[in-house]
Amino acid sequence: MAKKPTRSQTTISEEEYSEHESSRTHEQIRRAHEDRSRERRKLTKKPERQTNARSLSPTPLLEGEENVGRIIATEGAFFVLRLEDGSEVRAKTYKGTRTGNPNATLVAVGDEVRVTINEPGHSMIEEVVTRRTKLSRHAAGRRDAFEQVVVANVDVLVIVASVGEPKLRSGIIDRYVVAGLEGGLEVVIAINKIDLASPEEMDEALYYRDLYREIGHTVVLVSAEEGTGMAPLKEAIEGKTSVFAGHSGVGKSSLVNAVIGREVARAGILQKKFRRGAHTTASSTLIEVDGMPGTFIADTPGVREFSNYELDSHNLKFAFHEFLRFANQCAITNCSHIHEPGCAVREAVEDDKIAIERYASYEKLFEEAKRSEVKRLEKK
Ligand SMILES: Nc1nc2c(ncn2[C@@H]2O[C@H](COP(=O)(O)OP(=O)(O)OP(=O)(O)O)[C@@H](O)[C@H]2O)c(=O)[nH]1
Ligand SMILES: [Mg+2]
Ligand SMILES: [Zn+2]
Repeated sequence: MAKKPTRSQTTISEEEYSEHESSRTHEQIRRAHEDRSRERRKLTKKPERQTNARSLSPTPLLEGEENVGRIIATEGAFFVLRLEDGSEVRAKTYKGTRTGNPNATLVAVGDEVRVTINEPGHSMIEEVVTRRTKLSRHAAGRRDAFEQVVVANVDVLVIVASVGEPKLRSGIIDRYVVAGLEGGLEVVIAINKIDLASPEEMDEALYYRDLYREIGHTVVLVSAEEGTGMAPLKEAIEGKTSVFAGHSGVGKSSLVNAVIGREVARAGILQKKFRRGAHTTASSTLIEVDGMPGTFIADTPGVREFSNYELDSHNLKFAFHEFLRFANQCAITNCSHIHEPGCAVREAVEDDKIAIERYASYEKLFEEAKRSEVKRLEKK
């Protein structure tokens, strides 16, 4: 084993993702459209809340008509949608926008929506379809259970980490692994900036590569700078929609560019003059990978810490796949692997059969889950 891990994880102070629900300030435009939409809804009598992706059917692109599309980016108060015919429009939400995803971000990149196409600047999002999968986080600065959706309806979460600067930290990787599995995503870990690695950092990268591979996740060592490791990364995301997420400055945008082979995502260098190199990407965007049919990548803004959404202390252990093999030998059924006597998982940690840093992540997330459960109970 190459090295031991940092046990200390910092507290959950996070960078804000930009919230895109500011369209409600545009009162006048909104009211005009609200009236029209209300009329239309009366005629069509659609269900108010729950919707289903399968119910979407193609319609020709006509002004004033409803169409279906996918959110690919945000531009101020507008969302950029790609329609079924491949064209792009900008649209807004309004008070009457319906959603199949209560108590969560109203519109996220990757969402499938019904939209009314009007003259430029006045197209309206009528309905956001229930999300198939998602990468969610706890909304920074909010005490309630609001779910902040980073990106919706993607297949693969590519957790990007780096050696050098920022340092590789397994704590944040584990948070993302849990969030990815919770959201129904396949997990891939990309350790970037391999070109910068000192011999010790390379050992560390290899240690984590082997660790996460043993658990069953795909791990690639890459350098966006030198283009190394691109083949296995491409293989892992080919024909799928993936989201690149991770700590700020690890090279998510650079990797997206390296995969695509041209500058599509804005990477650090451009803004270095203005900011200290970090937090370059301000909002998520969904980019089509040319030359790889059916392949899309969502680049997301980096975070300093990632705070998981609504962890459940009973289910958390299932996201730690390497525990399962030992869990049925625990003395107590439904063992939480935290305090129970005769716990085979804790024994496996002591025997070095489960990595201590993974168990440390579990303990930390378990405590967090317990804390938020207590808070939820107090509210009731
Ligand atoms: N040496 C080296 N530098 C890299 C590599 N990948 C990215 N960088 C540099 O790391 C810095 C950050 O890269 P970005 O691609 O902007 O990182 P990001 O994760 O998108 O950052 P945010 O959008 O702020 O979260 C830039 O200065 C890049 O040039 C790499 O493989 N090797
Ligand atoms: Mg970026
Ligand atoms: Zn146990």
